[in-house]
Formats: sequence, C-alpha cells, structure tokens
Amino acid sequence: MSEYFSGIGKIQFGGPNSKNPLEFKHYNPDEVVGGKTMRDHLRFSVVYWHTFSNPLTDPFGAGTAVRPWDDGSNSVENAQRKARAAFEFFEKIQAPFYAFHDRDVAPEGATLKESHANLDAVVKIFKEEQQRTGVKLLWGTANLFSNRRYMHGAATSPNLDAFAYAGAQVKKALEVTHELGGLGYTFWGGREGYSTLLNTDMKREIDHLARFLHMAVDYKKQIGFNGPFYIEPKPKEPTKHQYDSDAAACLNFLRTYDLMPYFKLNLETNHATLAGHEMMHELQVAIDSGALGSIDANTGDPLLGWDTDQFPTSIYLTAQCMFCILNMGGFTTGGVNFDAKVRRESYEPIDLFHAHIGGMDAFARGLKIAHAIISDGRLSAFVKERYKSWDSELGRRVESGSASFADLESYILPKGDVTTNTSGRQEMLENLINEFI
Ligand code: XLS
Ligand code: NI
Ligand code: NI
Repeated sequence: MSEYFSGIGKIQFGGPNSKNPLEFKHYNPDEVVGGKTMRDHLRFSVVYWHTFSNPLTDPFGAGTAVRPWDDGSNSVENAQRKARAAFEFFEKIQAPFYAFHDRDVAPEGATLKESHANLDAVVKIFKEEQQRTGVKLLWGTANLFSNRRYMHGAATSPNLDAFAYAGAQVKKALEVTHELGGLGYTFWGGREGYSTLLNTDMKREIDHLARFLHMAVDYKKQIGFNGPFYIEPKPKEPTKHQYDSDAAACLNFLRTYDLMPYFKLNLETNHATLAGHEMMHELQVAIDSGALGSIDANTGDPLLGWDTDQFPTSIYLTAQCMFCILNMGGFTTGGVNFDAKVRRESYEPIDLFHAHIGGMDAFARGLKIAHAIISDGRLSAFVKERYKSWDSELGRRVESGSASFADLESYILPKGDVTTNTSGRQEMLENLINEFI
C-alpha cells in the first residue's frame, strides 16, 4: 500500500516541553481529565472538504495546495486514492472521526445516477479504511450549494425541480451515512436564504424547508438510521440572509415546525462571530434547550468579516467552549469537528499536520482549563450567590407560577425601593479566569 505522508509517523504526545512541531504538547489521548480520557471528551474529527478537497483558492487566485496523491482529474480513481490518503492522515493525526459532504469525496457525474455510482465507488474504500483504522464517521452531509442548479437554493428554491434533486441527493447521502455507521447527519443551509426580498416569498420558502426536513425524518426512520440530525446555523454567506441565521433562529424554526425531537444543533465558531455572537452565547442558547449536538471548531479573523475557517488556537476560546460542553455533561454523538482550513500560503501536506496539532492542543488545554475552573467552584458559586434572592419564598412562588403582580406589589411596597443590588464583579471574574489560563 502506498504511503502518502511519507516521513511523517503517527503524531505522538511529547509533553509541554517538547520542541518538536510534529508532536502534541497537550493532547494526550489516554490522559484522564475528570474521569474521562481526552480522546473521549474531545472526539476530534477531520473534515474532508477543507483538508482533502480544498485546493486553497480564493476569489483572486487559483489553488495553491500541493497534494501529491491528487492528479487534479475528476476521475473516480483519483477520488479513491484521495480516500486512502485521507485515512492515512486521520490515523497519523489520531483523529477518531471524520466528516464529509457527498461531493467532496466523489466527482459529480453527468446524471444523478452516475453521481450515485461514483459515490458508491468511494464509499466502498471508506468502508475498508474504517475497518482497517477504526476511524468512524462523525456525520455525513450533502452539498446542496456548489452546483449551479442550486443557484436559488435547494430546499428553499422557487424551482420544484431543484427541490426534488436536493431530496434525491439527501436520500442517497443518508443511505451512505447509514451504511458507513455514521453517528449523525448535518444540514447546513448552503443557499437556503435570500439575496433580495423583491423576488422572494420568504414564508413559502421556509415552509418548504420544513417539509424537506420532515421528509428526511421520515426517510431516516424508514431506513433505520438512529443518529441525530444536526442543523448548523450561519447568518450570511453565501446568501445575504440565511434562514438558519443563529442558534435562536434555528430553535424557533424547529419548534414552529415540530422538528425539535429529531434535531440538535451543530455550532460553528466562525458562524457565531458572523452572527454577532460569541461562541459561548450560541453554545449556551443551544444547551439551555437541550439541543447542543456537536461543534464545528474553527475561528474567524476579527479584521475580516467572512467565514475564514481558521484553525482555533486561542486558549481563551477553547476554554470557553469546553466550559460549556463540560457543564452540559459532554458530547454524546457529537464531537469537535475541525471545519477549518490551512491558509493559502500554507500549501504543503505537512501544514495539514501543523494545523490539526495546533487545534487539538488548543482544545486539550481548553479542556484542562475548563475542568479546573469547574472543579475550583468559585465561578459557579458566584453565579449561584448572585441569584440567591430567588431562593426566597416569593422567588420560589414566582418561578413556579403561583405569584401575581398583586403579590409583587404587596411585597415591594413596604420596602419603598430596591436597595439590595450587589456588584456583578465582572473584572474580578475575568481575573479569576486568567488564574487558570
Ligand atoms: C459552511 C459550513 C459547512 C458545513 C457543512 O460555512 O460550515 O462547511 O459545516 O456543510
Ligand atoms: Ni461548518
Ligand atoms: Ni463555515
């Protein structure tokens, strides 16, 4: 069997003092943090689209990536070779999971039938490689946005033919995900949104999206796929206004259309940024509704207003993410999926290792820091204390729904005014967090 990343072995844990750029400094898969190994906490996943199908183009220039296993052709053989290279990478970087879109892994044929066959030919290799390596599919998805047929959207297209094509494509992608033992399936609304309301019947489009997802639910039951569906919010790009704009909008949509039992959210950091939220906000919104499924780990550039999909390296960010995830009780089917790409200037195969090692180490540190903050207990004690007035008799009655405005009035009238506020101590708490960073 050919080796595609020759000269690079399995990435090992070298410890914090290691100066070897091809060693983990903090990610030690077997190390136990709070009763669980790092491997089981973090459930790292590599994305096929950025790491194996992205030539590193930008709007001003062609791709720069050098990928010796890729002959640049649209052939199935090329796609199969790429699959072997991908699994060699997953194994060497010690990622237990991967994720893909149907069109990342196999070339689109002249007809849908041909595309299905191309996909099957690569899935065959995936099956072999999953067996050989033990790497699992975190989630599958369908690309319903690149082809020109989806110029107006897919499930929200004004053209029924595009809607039908998308349905057939998702049907196949679900079958393949199921066949590969995928743990979940993601819907990111690629072009489900609008560029101008002048030509858009928004209500009708959103109703169609809900119908589409209900059909997916029906089909998932039919084939016996038990994994969760995920919706991945993003506010803009490619359309001006994406319907799944943020976690709250997605939850509102899911509740309106009775889809909550079947869906969780897959939250991406860069999308949170584009929505004008911190990732921690998005995570907490989802967690509070029992709907956090998985995360697309990346980061944006604060000076660039688009989805730059950079590898996460900020310890502050990863600590915040892991703080929320640990408080939730950890992932079940989801994981830390690196929806991130190397910069166009980082064109060599070895850069894929540097990028993932950095992201994995950043999350390992985030995990340890978050665990330490939680074990320390001062932060949660502060928050609990801040709400202590609600633990009174009246507070309990309000929370349980048995108090009225009249009760509030007779309680507060004798007091005359509110004289009991205490400091929020934001700066003190920020200092507390920095004790652990
Ligand atoms: C694009 C999205 C996409 C999804 C999968 O911005 O992040 O990559 O994760 O379709
Ligand atoms: Ni994503
Ligand atoms: Ni994205």
